[in-house]
Amino acid sequence: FLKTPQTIGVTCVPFSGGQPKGGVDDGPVEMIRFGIVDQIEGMGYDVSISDGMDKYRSMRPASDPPVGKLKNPRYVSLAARRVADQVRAHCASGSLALTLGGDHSIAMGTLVGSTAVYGDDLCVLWIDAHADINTPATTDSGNLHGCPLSFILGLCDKQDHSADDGLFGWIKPCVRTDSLVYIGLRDVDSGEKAILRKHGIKAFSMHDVDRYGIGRVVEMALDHVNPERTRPIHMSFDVDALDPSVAPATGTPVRGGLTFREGHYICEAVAETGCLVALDLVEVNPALGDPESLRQTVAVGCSLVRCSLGETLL
Ligand code: 4U7
Ligand code: MN
Ligand code: MN
Ligand code: MN
Repeated sequence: FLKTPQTIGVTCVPFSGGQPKGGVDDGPVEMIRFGIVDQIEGMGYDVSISDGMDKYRSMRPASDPPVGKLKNPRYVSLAARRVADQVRAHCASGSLALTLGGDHSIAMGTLVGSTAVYGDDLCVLWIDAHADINTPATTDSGNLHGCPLSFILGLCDKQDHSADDGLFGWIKPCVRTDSLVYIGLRDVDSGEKAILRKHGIKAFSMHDVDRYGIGRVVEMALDHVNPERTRPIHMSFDVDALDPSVAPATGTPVRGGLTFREGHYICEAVAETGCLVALDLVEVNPALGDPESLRQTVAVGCSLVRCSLGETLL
């Protein structure tokens, strides 16, 4: 693949159906209002924006009873499917697909979209406090923002969510377990730990960040999935990977997270590879906390995006 697209295809996904808290659907509009598009254009990129972001809200089905434990399953499936189409279109045209969420369930769509173009070659960096790898069987909360990777990796039992004739049947396994690596984990459910162990999925927790420092952690993470630095990278960045003192306005904050610099270091190191083809920035919830928490979280989200696109490289 040709490295470092010079065009950015932005998909705004005002969606909150993967978890119970309202407000995360206002994440994209707040980042736009903060000037993310102008900032990226100011860096010399051409920017195109997917149309119809208003459609995501109106997609909510009139009735959407749980399937098994999964909440809002039809709404999540419909929205993610639309995300997949929009991300695929950006990748197919040679743009870097930047997706602004919205809760993390939308990554079911972003990864289906990016892998539709880049296939098996694509590797995934998942930056998060959480592993987001619950299956319909292991999830306690039933919130689909805690489950996207189990669908993408093909770890769900068919019967788990087949009660409603293949609601998620459009999601074919599209990422291999050895093409995924995590950084930032510190709140992983016991069922998720069993999945990580069973499949030998590489994960760097905050314990590893403390032990090795962020520089070595990122190097080891990239060495695992992208040793030659030739594979296209999809980075899915959940803002709750950052410490709540840095990114307070998010739905599931967990103490002991990445510092401002550690978060930015990851983005800079990824930019340095020249391999980034898709980036998700999710879980910014402007409704949580005071106006200053909101401003701070939106600002850091935009800053992570700019750094991932090379802003701070000399
Ligand atoms: B996020 C959780 F139980 N694991 O499944 C769950 F702790 O996208 C949290 O990373 C999921 O914010 C968090 O509900 C999803 C919980
Ligand atoms: Mn998270
Ligand atoms: Mn997440
Ligand atoms: Mn969260």
